[in-house]
Amino acid sequence: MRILDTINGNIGTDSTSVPIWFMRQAGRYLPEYKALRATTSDFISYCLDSDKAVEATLQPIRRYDLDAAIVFSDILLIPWAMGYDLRFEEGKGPILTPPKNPAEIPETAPEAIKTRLAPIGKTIKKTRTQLAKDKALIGFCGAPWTVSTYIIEGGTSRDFTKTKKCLWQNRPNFNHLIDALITHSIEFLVMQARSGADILMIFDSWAGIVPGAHQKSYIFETTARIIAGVRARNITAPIIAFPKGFCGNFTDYVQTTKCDVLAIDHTICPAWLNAQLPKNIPVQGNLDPMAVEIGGKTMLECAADICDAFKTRPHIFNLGHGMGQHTPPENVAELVNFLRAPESTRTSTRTSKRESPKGEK
Ligand code: 1CP
Repeated sequence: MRILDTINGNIGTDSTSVPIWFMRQAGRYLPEYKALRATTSDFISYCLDSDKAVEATLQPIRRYDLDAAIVFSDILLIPWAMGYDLRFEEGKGPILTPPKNPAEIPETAPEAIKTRLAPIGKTIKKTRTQLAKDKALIGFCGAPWTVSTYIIEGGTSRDFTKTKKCLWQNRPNFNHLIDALITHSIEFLVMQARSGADILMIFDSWAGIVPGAHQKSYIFETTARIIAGVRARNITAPIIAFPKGFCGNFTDYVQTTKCDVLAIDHTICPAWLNAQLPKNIPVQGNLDPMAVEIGGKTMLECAADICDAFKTRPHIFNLGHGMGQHTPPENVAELVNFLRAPESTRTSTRTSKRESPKGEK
């Protein structure tokens, strides 16, 4: 598998061997996804319907021949399996009934989590039989901090007031929730790997809002504990960690968490990161999803710059966050064709960006 070769340090002779996949590659920007999604109104039932989930997982691979599929599921399935009341509302996103006190977490045995999330294992098994051998299947979970924000806020938030209050004022309760999420995340990832996931990924989508004084405990240590827990169960699949919004010491983050691949968002300057991170650490990222929505030269130049910055290290091409809902699918096809074409063809797309403005020497 091209992506596993890269993670193992074989970076190939030219950039056409850079493996490619996209966060939220399955989603509403694809007409075939919208058609499939319309057959089940409830999003959780849809995720738990293995036949539909296999189809949603494979749709972007059929269309773009990407190097990895990501199992169709959601980071909020753990809170759902824990017994939180969760629903997804059109236009509003996820809505959870937040506990009055985060210490009042449903006491759910790891066995029960495994049983409730068994359909995801089934999706992975079935997808693996239909996916070409040279393509990887990625299983995932949300990082404890990120998942805790949805539980405590009751859904998506703008300011994360309740989560931060709980963190600063009610540490034992907050830690109780974080500990439970770590236990369940380990169980969920182990189950996904045992079902056939080749790679695991931990999404810390809201890492960027953790106050600096707490980053070590709630961004580094939490992910480190999950990875150690997964390894203690003899799972060797590489683990990608995505601390979105974090912009501190990435080397320390990788060394502390022991993740195999560092995924970065689009606010991180590739050249800056490349200069500070040891050369052997694989990086995944980090095209701005908006550049794909815009498409054309903007998208291609930005993609070429990212490949260029990471050309001497193992690099998996991806976006800096999920594919936007309004992305034209043909832009994604153009991007993949461009990345797979020999570099000499690529450079010919570059024009005005590096030219001096009129009159300047
Ligand atoms: O009805 C729909 O189609 C709803 C849209 C949708 C989709 C396509 C949701 C609801 N989840 C998903 C699938 C999903 N979610 C995948 C698999 C598909 C793929 O990547 O191709 C993955 C990996 C996720 C992960 C996920 N869910 C994250 C982490 C990545 C990220 O985007 O930061 C998060 C934060 C969620 C929560 C979530 N799920 C869905 C919504 C609307 C949200 C809230 C997002 C927010 O708070 O802004």
